[in-house]
Amino acid sequence: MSDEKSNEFPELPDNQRGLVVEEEEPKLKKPPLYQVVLLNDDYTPMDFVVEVLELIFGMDRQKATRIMLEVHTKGKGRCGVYTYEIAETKVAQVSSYAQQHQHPLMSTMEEA
Ligand code: TYC
Repeated sequence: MSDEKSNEFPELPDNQRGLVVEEEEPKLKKPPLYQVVLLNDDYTPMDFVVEVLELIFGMDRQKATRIMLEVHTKGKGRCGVYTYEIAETKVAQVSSYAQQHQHPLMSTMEEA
């Protein structure tokens, strides 16, 4: 017989006829993630920080207030986790918005 799939169990698919079929490794790796970390300073008003967390990080008032107080008491706090480009954009937005309002508020990004 010339059909190469022929054997005693022609009705079975390859992986059930004694052939080893290995799963391929996924070709795409998950992108690394970065956390945006807000830094404390002595001058930026608390309500401005809450506004930034609402505006740039999409937090509701309650969460924004909690994160602002965490940064105020501990020195820094995580605002969110994003891909590289999004985290970079958030850091730039914080800096630009703070500068427009003459506040020294800063954030950084770290691999999550
Ligand atoms: N420490 C500031 C103050 O006492 C408030 C503040 C909170 C500033 C969080 C920055 O990321 C910050 N007015």
